[in-house]
Amino acid sequence: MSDCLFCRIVAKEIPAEIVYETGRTLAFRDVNPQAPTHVLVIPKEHHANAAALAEADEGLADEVLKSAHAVAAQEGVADGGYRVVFNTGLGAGQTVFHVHAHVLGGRDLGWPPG
Ligand code: D5M
Repeated sequence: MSDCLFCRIVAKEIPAEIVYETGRTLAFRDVNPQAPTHVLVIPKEHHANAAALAEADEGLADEVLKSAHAVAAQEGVADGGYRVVFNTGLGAGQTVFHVHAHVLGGRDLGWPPG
């Protein structure tokens, strides 16, 4: 059994509210939402962060990004504006070391981010 939380969600060992799926990606609602829409998009394959994913498999990085934008459209936040965020590394607040895009929308999003 993997000790990676998101690998365990992919394996259906831990429940998640899945909202979108492609052959190589999965999207599910964040357990601690920071906006009315807050979905995490991950590659099913384990990569620690966005940099590692981009280095290992450009095609998969592209599929994650496309899935993130498809989720925004499906959630109805594409027109109002939304944010796709990859926290990368401890200093940026990454807590789960399986790369994930946060898709945030449904409210005004301040800038700069905290
Ligand atoms: O974001 C990690 C995110 O993962 C954080 O927003 C909470 C979320 N999280 C943690 N556990 C779960 C489960 N089990 N389901 C859904 N969402 C979860 P980071 O950028 O690493 O700080």
